Amino acid sequence: MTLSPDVIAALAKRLDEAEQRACPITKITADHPDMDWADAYAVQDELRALKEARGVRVMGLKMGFTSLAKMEQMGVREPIHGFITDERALTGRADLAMTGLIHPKVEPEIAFLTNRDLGSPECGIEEVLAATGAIFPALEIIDSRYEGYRFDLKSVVADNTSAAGYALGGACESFADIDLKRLEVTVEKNGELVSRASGEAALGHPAQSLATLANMLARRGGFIPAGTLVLTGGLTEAVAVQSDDTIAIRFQEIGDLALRIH
Ligand code: OOG
Ligand code: MG
Repeated sequence: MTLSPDVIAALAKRLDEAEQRACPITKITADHPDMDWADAYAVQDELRALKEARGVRVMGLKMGFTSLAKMEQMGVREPIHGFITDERALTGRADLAMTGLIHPKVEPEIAFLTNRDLGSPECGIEEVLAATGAIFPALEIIDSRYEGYRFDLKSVVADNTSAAGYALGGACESFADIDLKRLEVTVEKNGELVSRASGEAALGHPAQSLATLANMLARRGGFIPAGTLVLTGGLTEAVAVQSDDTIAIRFQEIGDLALRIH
């Protein structure tokens, strides 16, 4: 670690205020170029504590940058993780208010709900699937708290991986016969197809996303507890949205989601 506890607390407060005021800030590494990974996750942990202290509920975990499409869009190379909350926990057909958001984007994801702890550093796809009670068609709303939506990996980790909300479709409990690698998804914006992908875009298999998360948490002495909802990462590029847009996300076999922005 290179940052003192006081600096970490101040940075978390800065990010929290930027989010609450919907007012972007310069990326943290501009002022703290030596910030390391441990510092970045420590700021994220502090941000989580600040939110929980004012009554925000943590609903689960998320992986970011699991697909090439997302990595190339943002110019980064490695997966990262964050948490999701009840601040914008929507259902599969929902309205999203622009109020409180800076420059939101939406991305299609597959969500997993675990029913067993996942903590081994060697965790793999089979172990994840055996520990999954349900999967969901999902979308994530992301909204960087940084000016111009520009950041580097450590800054975006501190900013809880741009998390701003999510929507889940219906639970799918009988997924054993679904080939999650080949599961296709399309994204339409205002009735036009803007992108498509399949499940393998997420690290080769969406279950690998949880395996990688378990590995990353194990390195910090943590694990994915049973009963955790995990967003496995955007399968396509994220789509910028503004008032009056409509987004339709259609997953083969597991269901659709729709969002109206106002
Ligand atoms: C960072 C969040 C990445 C994903 O699914 O890849 C992410 C960002 O793109 O702002 O949530
Ligand atoms: Mg995401």
